[in-house]
Amino acid sequence: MRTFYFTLSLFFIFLAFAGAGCATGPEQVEYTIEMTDFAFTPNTLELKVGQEVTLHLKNVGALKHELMVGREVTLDNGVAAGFVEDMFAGIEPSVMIGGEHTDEHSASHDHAGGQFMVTVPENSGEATLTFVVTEAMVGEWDMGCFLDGGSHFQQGMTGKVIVTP
Ligand SMILES: [Cu+2]
Repeated sequence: MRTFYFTLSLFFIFLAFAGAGCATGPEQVEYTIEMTDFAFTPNTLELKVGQEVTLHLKNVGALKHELMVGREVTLDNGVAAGFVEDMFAGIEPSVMIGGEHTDEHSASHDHAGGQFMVTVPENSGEATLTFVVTEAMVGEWDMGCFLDGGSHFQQGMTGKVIVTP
């Protein structure tokens, strides 16, 4: 009987440790990026593999803006329209727009060949996106807003995302 209680208590100690392990989870980081006509501020993000990133996008401009992250700009009739490579390829970040969960971002991206993007309404519109940084993201990426026929991008609405292992 004594052995039984000893084993039982070991089991509970194990559970306590396992529980603590789960509670730790991935490192969580939060950043706020302000969108204006025509810039991202800050315009550089440094992320690490394994981090759970929450990005708050605040559009304080008078125009609607979007965020895409990728490499190599695609041209559509000579204007910048998106990226060839998508940093979010293969993952589906969770997106909240104005405090509500939405899938709208995935329905409005045909000009960029299926690239993930988030569009944020003008005049204090807000969007929050959450994702876990993967190995496949290691390297340097560009941020961009390609609205109004690529003119935001051309006017400097760009930035960098640097992902380290
Ligand atoms: Cu824009």
